[in-house]
Amino acid sequence: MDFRLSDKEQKLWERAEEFTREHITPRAHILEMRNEFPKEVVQKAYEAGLMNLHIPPEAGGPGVSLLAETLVSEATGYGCAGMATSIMCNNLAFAPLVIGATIEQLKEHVEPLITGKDAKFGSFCLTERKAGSDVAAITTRAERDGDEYIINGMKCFATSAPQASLFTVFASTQPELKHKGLSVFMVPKTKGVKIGHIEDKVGQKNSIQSEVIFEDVRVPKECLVGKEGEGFKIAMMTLDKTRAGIAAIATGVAQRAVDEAAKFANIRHQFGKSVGRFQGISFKLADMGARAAASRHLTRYAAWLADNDLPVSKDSAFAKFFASDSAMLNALDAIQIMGGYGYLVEYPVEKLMRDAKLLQIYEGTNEIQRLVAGNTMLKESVNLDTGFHVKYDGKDAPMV
Ligand code: COS
Repeated sequence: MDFRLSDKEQKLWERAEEFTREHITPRAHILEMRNEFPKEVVQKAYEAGLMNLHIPPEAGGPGVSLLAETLVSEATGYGCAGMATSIMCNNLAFAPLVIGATIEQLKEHVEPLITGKDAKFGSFCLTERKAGSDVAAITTRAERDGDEYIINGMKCFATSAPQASLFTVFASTQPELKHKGLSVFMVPKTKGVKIGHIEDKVGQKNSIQSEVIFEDVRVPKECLVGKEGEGFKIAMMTLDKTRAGIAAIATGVAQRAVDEAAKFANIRHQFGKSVGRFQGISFKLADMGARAAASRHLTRYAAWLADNDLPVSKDSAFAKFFASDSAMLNALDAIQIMGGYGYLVEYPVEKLMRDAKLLQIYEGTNEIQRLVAGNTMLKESVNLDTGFHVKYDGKDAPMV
């Protein structure tokens, strides 16, 4: 087993780290005050080749591994989770298309967005006001009308929607079939697509979420991705992969909290020595460092499983909830270690706490992640031989 990155991955990691130091970290706080999409930084990330990494070469992209993609998410997340989310928004928006669309569809709809001079954006439109964790409850409707579909409904919390020129829309083609009636469509910004309320969030203010309203939107039947009824499965397969990306951003946040707290603990002197010399602080730092390291390993392992077409649902859920919970715990510990300074807006750690909170919620709450992991573990346990045979009522216990 070799934990080192390949030369290509190492170079990408270094490029993303350098980009973060130069363009993200110095601007993260100032730009978040504006509560706007960080257009200039994202454009620079596009020019630096840090966006659209998963699009296959046949459709004009670099087609790098998910593992390589997580390196960019971690490095940029270290500087600012909100900007990392803005830079990575196309990963989520285009992942269902990479999974379910044909190369011809990708060439027609995605290639023009990733090969021009300016960065262009897609927006993943799954969540609705009454359908968050319960994806099968989606009410957005797509009805076939000759060679077209007519789409009606409203999505919310759609990342980068105001900036987007392509929307990946999950809609029901047969509502009576519940999750089996869901389908996914590529919807260009066209007549009837409207941006609704833009949310004002507590953290990750360098990423924008809004409502998207679809009013009698007509798209050619060729905008259907995969077959009718495959939407739920494509959504689950997408989230299996993209949750590793969220875990990577969370790892960046968790590591940043460690680094800021350790730096501070060295410099800050009380009772005649640096506060880091007190075990109350150094033990905290050790726990924080272990959480960040474990988050990184879980994340990269989940990405490696996905890259090798191995079952990944459980491990991407592990990575997502562990890394985002770690980001939150580390941010809180960093504030505590820095005391009054940690609570000041001019120091970087209060922002880590605000940003980390969202990592525990979006792309599937951490409760959903535990549900996915727990259910998979129960299924796996059916054929598990631990060597210990339970007696139930004097007999061998029945296998479930
Ligand atoms: N890959 C492929 N297929 C999958 C899958 C996966 N990871 N997970 C489930 N499926 C399939 C199942 O095999 C099942 O197929 P059949 O109907 O053919 O038997 C179907 O999907 C339904 O699966 P399940 O019964 O497990 O669905 P549930 O409704 O019980 O649970 C959860 C699904 C809750 C896990 C799912 O809805 C989910 O992940 N929700 C969170 C969504 C989310 O992340 N929302 C945030 C918005 S993203 S920004």
